[in-house]
Amino acid sequence: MIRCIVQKLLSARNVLIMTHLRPDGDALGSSFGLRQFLRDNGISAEVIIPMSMPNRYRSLCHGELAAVSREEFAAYDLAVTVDCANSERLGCGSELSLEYLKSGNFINIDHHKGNSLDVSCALLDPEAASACTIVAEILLQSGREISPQCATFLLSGMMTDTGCFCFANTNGRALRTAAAMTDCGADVEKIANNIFFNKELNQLKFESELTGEHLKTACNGKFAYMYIPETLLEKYHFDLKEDEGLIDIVRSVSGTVIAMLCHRRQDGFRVSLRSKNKSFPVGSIARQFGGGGHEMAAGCTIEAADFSTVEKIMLQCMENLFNA
Ligand SMILES: [Mn+2]
Repeated sequence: MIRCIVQKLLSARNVLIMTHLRPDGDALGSSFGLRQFLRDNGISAEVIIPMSMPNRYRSLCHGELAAVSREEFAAYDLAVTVDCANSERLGCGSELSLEYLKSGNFINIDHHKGNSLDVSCALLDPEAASACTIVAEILLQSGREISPQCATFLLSGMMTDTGCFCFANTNGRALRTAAAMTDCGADVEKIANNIFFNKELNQLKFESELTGEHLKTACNGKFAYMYIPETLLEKYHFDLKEDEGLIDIVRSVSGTVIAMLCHRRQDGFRVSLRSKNKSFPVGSIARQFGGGGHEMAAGCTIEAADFSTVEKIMLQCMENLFNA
C-alpha cells in the first residue's frame, strides 16, 4: 500500500490536503508536512484548514484556506485526508469534499480506530502513535529527500500527539520515525519554542483561575475533571480553539487515572477524556455517547440541560469503570 500511495503522490500535479475539524498538532503537522514534501518535489499542493489556526501553530503553519469552491475542487487531481476518522469530522465544506471523495482520486491516511471514510486507497494504522508517523514512513519509503521544513512539520505532530513522547502511545516506532525526522534536519528547538513554550500571558491567567476554581476530583482521586464555565471564557476572552493541552493540567494531578475536560457547545456538552492507565481505557466510554477517538484519548458530546447532569453521568461511568 505504501508503494501505491507514493506512486499516486508523486504522479499527481495538484494535490488537495484535508484534515479534521478543530485541527490539532498532528492534523496540522501531517497536512503541512505532506504539502511541503509535495512542493519540494515540484508538485503543487494546498492544505484546507476548516477553521482559523490555533495560536500555538500560527508561527509554524502558514497558508490557511477557509473553503474551496466547486470550481477549485475540480482543479485538483488528487485529494488526501490525514488524521481524519470520518466524514463528520472532515471540515472544509464537507459536502463538496464528500462529493469529491466519491468521484475523485483520494488517499486516506489515519491512525484512528474505526476510520469510516470509504476510500479505496487507504493506509489506516491504529498502532501508529500519530498520523505524522505514518506520513513519515511513507515519505521515507519514497526514496526522495525529506527537507528540514517537512521534517519539522512531521516531528511537531509526533510530539503533540504523544505529549512529547510521554503518553502511552509512545513506542519504538514513534521514536524511530521521530529520530529519522531529526536526522532529516527537523528543528526541535523551533517546535519547542513555538508550540510548547509559547503561551499568551492571558491564557496562563485563565488557566490559573480555571484550575483554582473549577478543578475537582472524585473516586478517591482517581478521576479528576474540570468544567470550563462560559463566564470565565468571556472574562479572559479565551477562544476554545486554543484548548489543546488544557486537559493535560487535569491529567497532571497526582493519583489521577482518568482526566476529563468539559465545556458547553451549541449541541450539548463537549467532553474530552484521557486515561493514564491502559487497564482503564476511555475509548468505549466516548463511543457509548456517540463519540470516538483512541483508547487512551477520546471525546464525545453529551446532550444535557446543565453541567451537573453531565457530571452525574460521568461520575457514574467512572464508578462503573473503576469497580468493574
Ligand atoms: Mn492524530
